[in-house]
Amino acid sequence: MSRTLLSGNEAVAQGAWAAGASVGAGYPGTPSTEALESFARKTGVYAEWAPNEKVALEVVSGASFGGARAIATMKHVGLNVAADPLFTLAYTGVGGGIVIFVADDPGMHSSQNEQDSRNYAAFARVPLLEPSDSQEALYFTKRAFEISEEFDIPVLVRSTVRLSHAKGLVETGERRVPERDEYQKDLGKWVMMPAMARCRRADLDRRVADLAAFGETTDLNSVEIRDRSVGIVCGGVVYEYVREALPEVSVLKLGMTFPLPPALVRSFAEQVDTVYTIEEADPYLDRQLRQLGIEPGTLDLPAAGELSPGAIRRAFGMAEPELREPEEGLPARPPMMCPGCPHRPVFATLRKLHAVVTGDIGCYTLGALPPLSAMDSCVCMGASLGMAHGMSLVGGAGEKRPVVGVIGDSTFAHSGVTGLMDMVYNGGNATVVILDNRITAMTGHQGNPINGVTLQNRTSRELELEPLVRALGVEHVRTVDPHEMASVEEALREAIDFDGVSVLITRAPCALLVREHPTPYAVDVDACTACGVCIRLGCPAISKADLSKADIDVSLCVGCGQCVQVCRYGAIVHTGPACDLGDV
Ligand SMILES: Cc1ncc(C[n+]2csc(CCOP(=O)(O)OP(=O)(O)O)c2C)c(N)n1
Repeated sequence: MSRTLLSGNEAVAQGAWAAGASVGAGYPGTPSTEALESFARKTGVYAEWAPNEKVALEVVSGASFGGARAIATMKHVGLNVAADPLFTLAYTGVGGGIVIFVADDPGMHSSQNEQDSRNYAAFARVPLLEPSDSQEALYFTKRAFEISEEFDIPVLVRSTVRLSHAKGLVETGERRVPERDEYQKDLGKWVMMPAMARCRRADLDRRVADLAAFGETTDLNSVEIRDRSVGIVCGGVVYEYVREALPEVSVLKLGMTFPLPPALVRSFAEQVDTVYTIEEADPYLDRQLRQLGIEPGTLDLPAAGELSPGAIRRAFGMAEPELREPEEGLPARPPMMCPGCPHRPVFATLRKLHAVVTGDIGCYTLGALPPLSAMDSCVCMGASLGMAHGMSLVGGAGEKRPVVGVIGDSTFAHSGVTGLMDMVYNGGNATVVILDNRITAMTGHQGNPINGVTLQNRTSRELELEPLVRALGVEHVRTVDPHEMASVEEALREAIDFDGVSVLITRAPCALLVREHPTPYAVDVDACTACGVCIRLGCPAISKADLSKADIDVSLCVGCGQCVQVCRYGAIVHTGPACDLGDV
């Protein structure tokens, strides 16, 4: 048995591998991404990025029905996309074990909402395991496969950002691939038409009752009796916070938070004077305890965002060192598109054209922030296109302003295609820009169907956007290099003027994919009039120098030349060859 330092995500991958999972599928999303990336690097497994989470779970289901153990990975909002197969998989049950790893983001460090995936377990009636450290992430994932097969049900393993990204020492162990039962035809189990689904629905209740009985004795749940005046019910990473903040209190540590073991919870509540639940995001455990007739005490804990040991101590009236406020006058450092980002000229042009931009999720969402300020909405992946259609239907942007839906390449493959199909099918009249930067950039440069790069570098093919878009029925399709700003403007005007659905594809690789850069630029201070046009591109390499003239940081400039194109005074010039330091 060897010990190694693993993040929670890596430990989940290790657990799936050790359990003999042979298939993994997912869609990237912080904080879950490294789980599948790590699984993909293991021997004897097949792993793939699917275009979206629904497809990923369906791939995993097929592998399971075919007898193999398989894991699907996603972030919390991805579970919304995969919810359709999830709910019915609870009815069918599994062939080989199915584990769905979902990573939540309380505090929304990199997400558009804070939804608490624990609710999905209760909603879909599938067991939910919540490890609290990396060692448990490995062990619980292994156990999740066993539970899945023993109780004939998919199992959710939930983590949160702290567990996913923090590292801990883990005993890893060997891989054991269980014997595989081949697929057996069984309409009553695999084909969920109403008559069969009704039977499986009743059977699901039986399986959940069996799981609750299992929860009474499983080692996944544990009772730690210490001081009996206070008893805390908690799970996941919150257990670590509770132990750190209140080492003396009694704890019911729930590793399986759906279904709850009623007798265990009641007996714990009876052994302590006051029982409290401590949890992040939703009062999920609180509600479950109340359903069991237990009235937890109230604590003044934040209703939203992440918890911390400090917040827990404060809720128990313990003195906590005051958090130091940041010093006044520190410059704000909002996230920005990288120098040389091909998305920037598109947003600078959309701003110039006063377009109302229904946006989407990716690096390009930064186009909403000043100084570009050229995106008007961001709701969920793929929403840009349906929203552009809806807004143009009601003339919501007014007569003079065009409506433009803007979407990244990975997001278009994820859930944009159907939005565009809808627009064409229903005779819409909006403009769509597909920002094809040849990568899923925001989540750390994963491959996607558009660039044809697969997770395990299998031979694949690029998906050609132009024929796809034409096949959907779009008559006006144009492709431009976004670094050529005049072409972007001309093509955008043309697309906007087109009567019907028009698509503009802007294609240039993400700035971080470009390895060789031209020489950086500098500002000729004598020519610069301090007009500020280059500053409004929002390039991190450009700032204001004395007298508000522009200044370019050569260590950041990648020589993309976007700023050169907007400067009307020829004040942005090449720095010339690197200086020769001679024999120093
Ligand atoms: C349903 C869902 N799954 C995953 C994510 C995480 N996520 C946000 S944007 C994005 C992809 C962005 O790629 P792309 O559209 O190509 O834009 P880029 O970042 O390359 O500009 C992903 C995977 C999410 N927000 N929602």
